[in-house]
Amino acid sequence: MWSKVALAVIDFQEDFCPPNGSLAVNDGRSIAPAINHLLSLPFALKVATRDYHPVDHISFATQHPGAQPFVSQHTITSPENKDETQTTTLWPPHCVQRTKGADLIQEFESSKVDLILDKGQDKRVESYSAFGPPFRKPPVAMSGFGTKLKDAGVTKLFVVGLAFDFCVKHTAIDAAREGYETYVIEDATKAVDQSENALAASRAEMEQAGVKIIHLDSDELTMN
Ligand code: VGL
Ligand code: ZN
Repeated sequence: MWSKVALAVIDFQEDFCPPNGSLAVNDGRSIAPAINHLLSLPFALKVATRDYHPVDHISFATQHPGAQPFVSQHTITSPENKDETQTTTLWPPHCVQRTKGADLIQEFESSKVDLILDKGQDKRVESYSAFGPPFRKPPVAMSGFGTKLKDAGVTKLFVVGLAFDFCVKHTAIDAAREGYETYVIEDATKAVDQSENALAASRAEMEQAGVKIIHLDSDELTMN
């Protein structure tokens, strides 16, 4: 057992996968074998997250007259602090609570995770990170992910799933900032924007925050 090491499988849900997902990431489903392989490794804690929105979530373009999904930006202010804001992309409705689109995909062996955590339930705020929305002064709508890692004595975290450039990236950056030794296993993720420029920008942003980008064949995953 890797006693202080956790795996987080981010948002491996129908709405982020072809053929029917409302916010399908190209080839999103194709990382299932990689992720199932990782689930067979002796992590002390394996967590899956779900993006889990109410129908009227602030990130849905349909909530903003004239807005276009994937294109329009919206600035969200912390409900608890007018000086904290986040400007972010608007999306098609996705991962709506109690709909098929919110289900973890069948191919993902989710019975092998210790814990499934939901995020994004508060309609007023966006939460790409598994820890919670970016508003921290004071914290708003935190998911409990950080508490679970702490309680398990975890110091090192591997992050995989969907999408590389949104929820995986923000989870990894938050984890590194919280002091975890943080790895993203890039070939167990897929991005919304798969252009080389966008991928490079996401990698750079994560590396800047101290995240290490690795691949499935890395020595880090043999840990001998
Ligand atoms: C995500 C866009 C909107 C993600 C969630 O899981 O990366 N992306 N909501
Ligand atoms: Zn979402």
